[in-house]
Amino acid sequence: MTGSILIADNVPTNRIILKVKLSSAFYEVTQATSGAEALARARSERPNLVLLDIDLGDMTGYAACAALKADPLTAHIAVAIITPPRDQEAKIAALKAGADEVLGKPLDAPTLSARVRALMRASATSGELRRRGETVRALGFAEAPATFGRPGRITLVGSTAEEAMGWRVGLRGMIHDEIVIERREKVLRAVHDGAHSDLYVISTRPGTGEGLRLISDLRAREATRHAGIIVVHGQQERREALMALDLGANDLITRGADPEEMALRLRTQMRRKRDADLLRQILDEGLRLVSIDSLTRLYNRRYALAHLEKIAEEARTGGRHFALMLIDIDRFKSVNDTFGHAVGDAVLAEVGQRLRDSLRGMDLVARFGGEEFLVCMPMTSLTEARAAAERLRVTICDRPMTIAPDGTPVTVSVSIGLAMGGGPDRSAIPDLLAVADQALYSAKAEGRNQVTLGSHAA
Ligand code: GH3
Ligand code: MG
Repeated sequence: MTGSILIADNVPTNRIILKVKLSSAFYEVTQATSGAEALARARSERPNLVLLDIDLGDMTGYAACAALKADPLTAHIAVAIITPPRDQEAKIAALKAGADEVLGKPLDAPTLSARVRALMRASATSGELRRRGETVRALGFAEAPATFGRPGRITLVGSTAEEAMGWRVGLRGMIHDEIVIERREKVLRAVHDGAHSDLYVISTRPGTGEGLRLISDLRAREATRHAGIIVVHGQQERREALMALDLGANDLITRGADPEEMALRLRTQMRRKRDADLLRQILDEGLRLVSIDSLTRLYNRRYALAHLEKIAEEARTGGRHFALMLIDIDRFKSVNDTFGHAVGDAVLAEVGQRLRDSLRGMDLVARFGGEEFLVCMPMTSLTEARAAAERLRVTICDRPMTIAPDGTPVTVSVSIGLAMGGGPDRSAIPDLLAVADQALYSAKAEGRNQVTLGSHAA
């Protein structure tokens, strides 16, 4: 994965050394020689990651970080602050300024590249979500749902019960999310039972690989795929810790670190998790709105066409047949003319409802055009398809709809064009639709309120 990194440091040699270390991994690297330049470049270049020294000449790295995080244009960019060796105060100050990561000097190459990879991955995910969210919003489909006030949930997994208890005591008063302690071997069972958390703090046990396995397991489960994972490791387990980052951990803490550091890192990860959850929610809502017809609550044409391709593909690989029907209301124009457009709308909704009620869950029902519906039934033989089409025809015309304001019953019928796909027939979806359409035309010509099976032109 490539990505862009902005390095800000007022000492030229520091910049050069970092640039050399990072360029070998094919990142695109740009430089800023002051805090002001870093802020300006971050706004104009929108890099994936900004690396800030704590001394930028005109301001501290903390101030620059806080400014980046306060600006909506740059708030989503990952920021790492580079601190002097073993400087706990600097580390806390960096985390308080909102840094996503703190890198203590000296920066050895493996640590730097593992950390940068993890930050890049986080930035790529949030960047992609952000882009899609912006598209959905630009289409005018969804307003951001109100930020939910529910507290988050954090699971602590110590290598011993005492370790996790110690963390909980240390975090008291600094974290307002729900905190639960879980034994390592119980974590996945709890997830399976529906009790999953936003964040997991996991202690690695030297030489066992158990912490690492749990990270992979959590990443593989739907419910915890997007959870934040923070790994607590011993001073000596550096290699294991870096591997944890590559397996998908979001952050690392050295065992015995200041509880305030843990609290700050948890807060950063919780913020990241919630931003991403919110964006995903907007996307889901946007997707629903672009694929559902608002009058009938059925899928729309755009969704149906995409879905048909999937059904055809599955039928090809599985060697099964599927049925395709185009269903058109007969003389619908006269419904509008007699009862008005609003009643026409209600008839459309009722027809959609009746079709849906007479089909299986796996069948697709969509509003394909004005008063035309599409039904696709996977894994269906010709005999079954004929019977289903006949059932659909009858369910529409056998009882009137009482929707006119004066109570006048409205009865409508439909004509159905049926085409079969799959099996030895390799016809593409547009060809099958043309066959169904031709059959529908014949059904209309022969008097309406009937099902006609289409045949491929020889
Ligand atoms: P046929 O039996 O040949 O299908 O006759 P028809 O009257 O149903 O067909 P035609 O294509 O002549 O007219 C379809 C009518 O459907 C015209 C259009 O105004 C109406 N229509 C299309 N979409 C809607 C809608 O969303 N609401 C309402 N109320 N009417 C619609
Ligand atoms: Mg019609």
